[in-house]
Amino acid sequence: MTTKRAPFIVVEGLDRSGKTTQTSLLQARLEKENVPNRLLKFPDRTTTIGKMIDSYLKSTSELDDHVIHLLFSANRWELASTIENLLNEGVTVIADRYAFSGIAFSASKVEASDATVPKLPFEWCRAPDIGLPAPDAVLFLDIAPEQARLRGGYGDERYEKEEMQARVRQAFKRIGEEAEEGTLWVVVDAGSERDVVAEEMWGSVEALVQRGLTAPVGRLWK
Ligand code: Z5A
Repeated sequence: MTTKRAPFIVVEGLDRSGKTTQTSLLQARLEKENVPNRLLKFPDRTTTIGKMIDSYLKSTSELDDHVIHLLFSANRWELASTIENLLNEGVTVIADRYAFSGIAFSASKVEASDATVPKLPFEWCRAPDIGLPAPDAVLFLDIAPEQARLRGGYGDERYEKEEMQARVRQAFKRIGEEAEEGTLWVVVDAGSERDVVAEEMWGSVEALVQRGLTAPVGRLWK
């Protein structure tokens, strides 16, 4: 008999796109279906590295753009073996943000003197995450920054500015178009009602969750 493993599902999106709301609805759905699961959130602000990231995002500390990018990546590597072990034990893993956010946000930083010049090249941003456990499905919650702003407006964190969010949206679009074979990349209209979004997400991953996978956990961009 072939041993099966559980799927790794990543939920990505812009600020206020509903990731927190939808990852908990997806988790509730898995509970209802008696599917063992674990919900992770990146950045994981509880670790030593996560605390440095938290303080940077809240602008209580300053870090070089290269350094913060590498810290976000290190924060994922801290959990890489945990993710792989859970999947192999049959536990479906949901991640609220992952390496795609890492690239999209860092590659969207631009020079103050010229907003058309990126501070960090796209390929450089991708490099530290090469080899992380690869998700089997990425659900990208797409929403226009103007609509996201109506959900309470952008808060105080560093990247919560409309021009930045617009560049991030473009970067995510590119990442989705270049998604590897074997990764299901689903663009979900996050501007719809909560329940409609939740149903679309569940419909996209239900078969994966119910059937499981025989292929070993993949490696990102390898
Ligand atoms: N970042 C990075 O640079 N590099 C990396 O590698 C990683 C992250 C991993 C913090 O992320 C920052 O870190 C983030 C990217 C960067 N910067 N930005 N921007 P985070 O994930 O911790 O925080 P966040 O993106 O700011 O999440 P959020 O503000 O909590 O938004 P959300 O989780 O997507 O949305 P929500 O809390 O579920 O919903 C927002 C509001 O909308 C709330 O009032 C809901 O009740 C409402 N809502 C939700 N769904 C709906 C629908 N369908 N209709 C109407 N209203 C809704």
